[in-house]
Amino acid sequence: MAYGGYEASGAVAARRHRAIKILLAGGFGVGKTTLVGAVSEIRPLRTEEPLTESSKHVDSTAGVERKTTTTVAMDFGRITLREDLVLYLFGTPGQERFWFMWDELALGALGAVVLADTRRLADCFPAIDYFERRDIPFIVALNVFEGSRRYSVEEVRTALDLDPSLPIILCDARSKESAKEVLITLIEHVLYVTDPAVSR
Ligand SMILES: Nc1nc2c(ncn2[C@@H]2O[C@H](COP(=O)(O)OP(=O)(O)OP(=O)(O)O)[C@@H](O)[C@H]2O)c(=O)[nH]1
Ligand SMILES: [Mg+2]
Repeated sequence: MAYGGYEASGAVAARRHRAIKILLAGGFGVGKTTLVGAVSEIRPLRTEEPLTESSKHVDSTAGVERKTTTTVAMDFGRITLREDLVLYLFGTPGQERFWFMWDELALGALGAVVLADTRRLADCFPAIDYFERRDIPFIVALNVFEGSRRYSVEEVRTALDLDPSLPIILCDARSKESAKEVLITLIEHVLYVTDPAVSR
């Protein structure tokens, strides 16, 4: 029956087209909104609000002095990795007072990227802790700001007390190619943790 045939092919098409939800977390001002903007193929949804004089006492802009806004709800972007593989990227707000949003954003997430700035490495502890506790696979991406001291991946691994199998990579949140590389590393890691027989 043609009608049935149409339905069947629709179901096959739905199975073939996979949508994956990825979270992007990390401390205040590490470059989450920048990364989503660099990699998204649609104009990213942003929820930026100006940083006020009074909030500057709470949110340290050390190292990102030119930062004038902060994310209050989330960033949202879309990336087609392959014809049949679409990735939805949700950037979480970095400031502690908006962390109540994370549980909603984390629902159904396949994995997460913890973005870190080596000048303020401790700021990514809460994100690491969050994903570890919930068994959500994650990788760490170090957003390299010019002029910041370079640390080796192994120094960062030791400082963050991370397992040797957990990928830590350097990135430039402003570069589309670099951001894509981060996402591909995460997908590979997710495949690896789901089935360690899959080589990286
Ligand atoms: N030099 C340099 N600046 C960057 C880089 N990534 C981000 N920035 C700048 O750093 C500032 C912070 O970036 P955002 O993308 O707003 O950071 P965020 O993590 O979304 O911040 P919150 O949502 O407020 O937590 C902005 O002024 C960016 O232009 C980078 O790789 N190098
Ligand atoms: Mg932001």
